[in-house]
Amino acid sequence: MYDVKKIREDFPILSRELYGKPLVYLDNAATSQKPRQVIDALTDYYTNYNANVHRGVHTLSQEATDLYEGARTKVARFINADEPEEIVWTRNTTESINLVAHTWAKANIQAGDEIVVTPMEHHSNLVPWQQVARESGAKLRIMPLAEDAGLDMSQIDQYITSRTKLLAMVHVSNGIGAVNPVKELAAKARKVGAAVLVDGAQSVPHMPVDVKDIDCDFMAFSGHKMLGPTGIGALYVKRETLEEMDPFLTGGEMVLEVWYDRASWNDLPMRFEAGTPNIADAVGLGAAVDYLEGIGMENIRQHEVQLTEYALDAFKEIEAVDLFGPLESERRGGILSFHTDIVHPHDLGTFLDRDAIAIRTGHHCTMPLMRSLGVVASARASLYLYNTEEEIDCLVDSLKRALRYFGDGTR
Ligand code: 7TS
Repeated sequence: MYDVKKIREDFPILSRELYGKPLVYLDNAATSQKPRQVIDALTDYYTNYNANVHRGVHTLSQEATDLYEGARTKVARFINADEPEEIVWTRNTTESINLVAHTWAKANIQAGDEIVVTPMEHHSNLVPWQQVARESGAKLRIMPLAEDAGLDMSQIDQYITSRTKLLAMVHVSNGIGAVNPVKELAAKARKVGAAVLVDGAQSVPHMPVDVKDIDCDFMAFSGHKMLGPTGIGALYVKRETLEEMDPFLTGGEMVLEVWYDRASWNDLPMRFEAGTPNIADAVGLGAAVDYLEGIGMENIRQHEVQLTEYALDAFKEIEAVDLFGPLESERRGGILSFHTDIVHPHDLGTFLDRDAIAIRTGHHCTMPLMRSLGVVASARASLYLYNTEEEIDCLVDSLKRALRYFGDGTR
């Protein structure tokens, strides 16, 4: 049985109080909280193993290397990659996508080619492609939104065509929570010979994700959104694609042999990891993966689906609020993004904060999407494995009071 009370006990920060009230943390799409197991893994690493990796014959360096490479193996298994060498460590999703834009895309995208993205991309999976298009002369094409703010699949074949060189798509939208049919879209891209990149920043932490099943070339995600530390992220690259790619950053670690006038490249994936890496945080991410696997990704997804359905029912009762994104649970992640004419999202966020409820307000780094929805900003509550129905009740209660307060001044 899913024991949310027991899970909460693993997260020290969840026992904090703000303004005399228990913290209700609903900003998980921005970053997740960390369980004791991850915090302890970081302390243990620095207390007992700290050394540089891949270079020492001394025991500490070998132990640090084993922990660091062990974390890579865990992350590879977590998304069902064939081998750990297909995981390149980065700082976050943003850096992972930029790595592809600066290496694979530079070598493979030319004038006349098309890069296709969804209308709900985070700026991290939009701006790099704008730059690639500008520099190469390729065209950036934006798929259309459906009425319910999901992806409009009816016109897909006009977007994914023989000119498509890359399909870059978000799996779960951080702006509105829509889950995109990435497997179906990847199959269409494959048929026309295009490469496929999936932004898994909001899917890998929340549901079982299988890169082989999706059949993508690239999957980008961030450790800090999946119970891991900040400053560590990953890029999955299919082996055959990775082997063709030129390095991104150059210097130490990524070379095999160096002469005054040239150098040869190290094995995969070190070829893409110049300089001393973020060893401790990679180890911390490994501990986060252990924790998530201990609970089970299917169980986490089910918990979030149930909570989301509970929240959707409660939101239906609030007339003054428009909730964005598809309503069916299989097409939605645990992200509740909403708008009301009664109060600006920032004022609402401040009001909720006084009730110790943390939500995010703004454009969520999806400005074009917000514009398409006819708003400049939304209020967003985003859920994770430790959230409860009682916390949704707090959110709804505080929201109703805010609407009364900003609406007619009563409390
Ligand atoms: N892609 C998606 C879908 C995201 O939600 C985010 C971060 C990123 C990329 C970038 O991740 P980073 O770790 O490189 O920053 N999303 C959010 C958010 O919704 N609120 O704060 C960060």
